[in-house]
Amino acid sequence: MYTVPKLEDFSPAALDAAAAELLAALVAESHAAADPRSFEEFRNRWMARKNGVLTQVNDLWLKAAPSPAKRDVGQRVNALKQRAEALVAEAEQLAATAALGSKLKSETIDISLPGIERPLGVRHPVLRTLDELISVFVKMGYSVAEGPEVESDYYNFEALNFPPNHPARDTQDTLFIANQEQRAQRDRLLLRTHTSPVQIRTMEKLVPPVRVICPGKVHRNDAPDATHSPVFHQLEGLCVDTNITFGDLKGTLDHAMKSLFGSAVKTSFRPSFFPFTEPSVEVSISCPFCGGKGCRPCKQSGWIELLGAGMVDPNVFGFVDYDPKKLSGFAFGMGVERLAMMTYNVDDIQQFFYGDMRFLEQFA
Ligand code: FA5
Repeated sequence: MYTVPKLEDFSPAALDAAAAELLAALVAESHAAADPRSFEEFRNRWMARKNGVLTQVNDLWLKAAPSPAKRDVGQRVNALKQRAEALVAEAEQLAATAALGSKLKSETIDISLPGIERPLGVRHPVLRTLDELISVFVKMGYSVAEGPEVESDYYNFEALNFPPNHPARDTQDTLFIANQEQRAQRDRLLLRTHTSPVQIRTMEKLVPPVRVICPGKVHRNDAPDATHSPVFHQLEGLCVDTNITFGDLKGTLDHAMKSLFGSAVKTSFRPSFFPFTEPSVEVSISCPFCGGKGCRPCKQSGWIELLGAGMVDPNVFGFVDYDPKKLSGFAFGMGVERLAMMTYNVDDIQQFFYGDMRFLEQFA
């Protein structure tokens, strides 16, 4: 290994020979410093302030030179220093590249390893039921409309002919957004209790004839039990045109129920009350489990109540500038979870919301 010689002869020729010998050693050692560790050693050996080769050159050549030779020696030592710095920088780059190369080599991918198997998801049974319902009505020429889940009192109640403080509001136990006392009652926000407000929003936008269904999530302050959930889904339907009759409502719902539960299913319409329909009905189907003989799901009655419906109340047309003398229509609203319970024979509505894979996997 190169060691810095003491100089006796300071003639230019002797200085050139000494410098050439040092440079040859420097170049050779820089080439050998091919990885980060040997580079560190190389740099320290040549550049360290304390006893590095260049420091020794300073002491043994420059400081020891007689005055007349100092200029010559100084020039050569400076040139050597610059060359040494450049070679160190070059060696540093090479060592870093080599380190990256060996890291990449150790990280190569083993394509013979088995892949990670990700289980495929399927539609949730409630959404599957909703999709089936939508496709039944789309085939009958209905289009799909949507509205906001956070709704104003006006759309959820007032324009649907629920006057302020009317007891019919109590049938839909409402969750209100807090701190809105400053607002007029019709502007106060709430979580929509049904999808019927989308009827109003649709009629505000469309010129009749109208045939829409409005699927969506609704919220009520209902205590959870086997048939009630505080969050559930509804499918609303609205048909408005000239000469729409109660017969059209019956035919449409009868066809929809037969499409869902099979052609043997019968529908029954019993009088009921909703502020926004007149007359109003509750619609039941003959129990698809026992064919109407009586069983546990139908509580031995042979019938299962499924949805609310009726002819659009003329007062509702008043809120959207439709002329009740020329137009008539029907509307209906059904609970999607209740229909999914019927379709998949599920006896507790809560099962749909627990997220229990043992339950959900049965629909895969
Ligand atoms: C309504 O919400 C009316 N908007 C329906 C309607 C639309 C009538 C258009 C006339 C014309 P009701 O409150 O009965 O009606 O609710 C409709 C359906 O939602 C019920 O038949 C039931 O299937 C379902 N439902 C109601 N409350 C819950 C609940 N807490 N959990 C699950 N399903 C519910």
